[in-house]
Amino acid sequence: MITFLNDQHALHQGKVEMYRGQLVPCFEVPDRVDFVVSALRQRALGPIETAPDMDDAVLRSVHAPRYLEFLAHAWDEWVALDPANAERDALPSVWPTRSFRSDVVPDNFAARMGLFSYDAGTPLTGGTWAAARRGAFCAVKAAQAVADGARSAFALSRPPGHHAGADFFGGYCFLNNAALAAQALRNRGVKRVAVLDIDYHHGNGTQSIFYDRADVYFASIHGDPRTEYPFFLGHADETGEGAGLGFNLNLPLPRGTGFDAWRAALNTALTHIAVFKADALVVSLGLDTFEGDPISGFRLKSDDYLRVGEALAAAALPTVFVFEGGYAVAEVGVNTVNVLEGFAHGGPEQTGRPQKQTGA
Ligand code: SP5
Ligand code: ZN
Repeated sequence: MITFLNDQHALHQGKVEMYRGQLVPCFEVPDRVDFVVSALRQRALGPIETAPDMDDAVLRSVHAPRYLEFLAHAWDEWVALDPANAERDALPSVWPTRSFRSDVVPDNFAARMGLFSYDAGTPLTGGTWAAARRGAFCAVKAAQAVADGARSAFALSRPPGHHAGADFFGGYCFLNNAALAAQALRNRGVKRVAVLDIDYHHGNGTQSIFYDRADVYFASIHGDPRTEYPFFLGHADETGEGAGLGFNLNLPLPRGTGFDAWRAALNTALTHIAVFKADALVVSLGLDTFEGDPISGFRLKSDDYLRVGEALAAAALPTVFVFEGGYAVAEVGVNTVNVLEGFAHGGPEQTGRPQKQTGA
């Protein structure tokens, strides 16, 4: 399997996130990707390439122009407020909740940080834009490789993406890599795309981006939002709206869920994806379902990830893997590569090209 590595990921290096009234060290650290790279090399999983630079227009296939404009210049504005800010992460502290307006973009920087975010756990740093942007290109490049006939490709990047919406950041995410990959497949003529999100946390950003669309099916297995982050989305009764009604599947599971019940949910999701007749699959690959994860509550073991990869291979779809969460840093490399290796061994090395849209 080919990996597209974001070689600029370490430019994004948050210092602190808000947790229970304190600023605590970030869980989402550069080491995460470095451990995955070593595991990929150790186990000779395939070539590792970097992504080419692309035009920002590709980001606008998913994200709002005013949000991208903000992200591109946010750090410079932050430092312009106070030169001492160069040593500090920027975190939002005020948000437009119900009854407030979000159509008027304020001049005030703190106000715009809040307008374009939903939590105080996601620091914006000097390298955030460069890292997130290059990571998005890895996801697009991986999708293009699959659209061009590769059985699978892996976008290995941080910051992660699945919590980011069309116009907001949060949950350590700024640009929605999985959504950009799904849209890139669509743009290359793949007719029906399924996104399967197996991160511990509900992929609220991805769901919201495709919620009213029938061409991209979204399925997610995650901690029940009644108790688990991101709390305000991810319930089982969210099934899509408008043209997208019936094209969204949430499978929330209680904190403490082990592999047997988790795997049953995976089979349910894959059955729905088969009924949808997906032509290609994007997997939001979070490894924070691991029993040793410091911020999550499922109980998957390292060997279970081999079985996950095999189950995904059995879907027999051209597949783009996109790296998301997973904070047991020392184990995240092995767990990630277990999924990819299970997938590689679980099916044929090449499938045909994904079905292209024909006609107008
Ligand atoms: C991509 C992804 O996995 N994002 C997850 C964002 C979770 N942010 C909230 C984390 C709350 C941290 N809780 C610390 C518990 C320490 N025992
Ligand atoms: Zn997560």
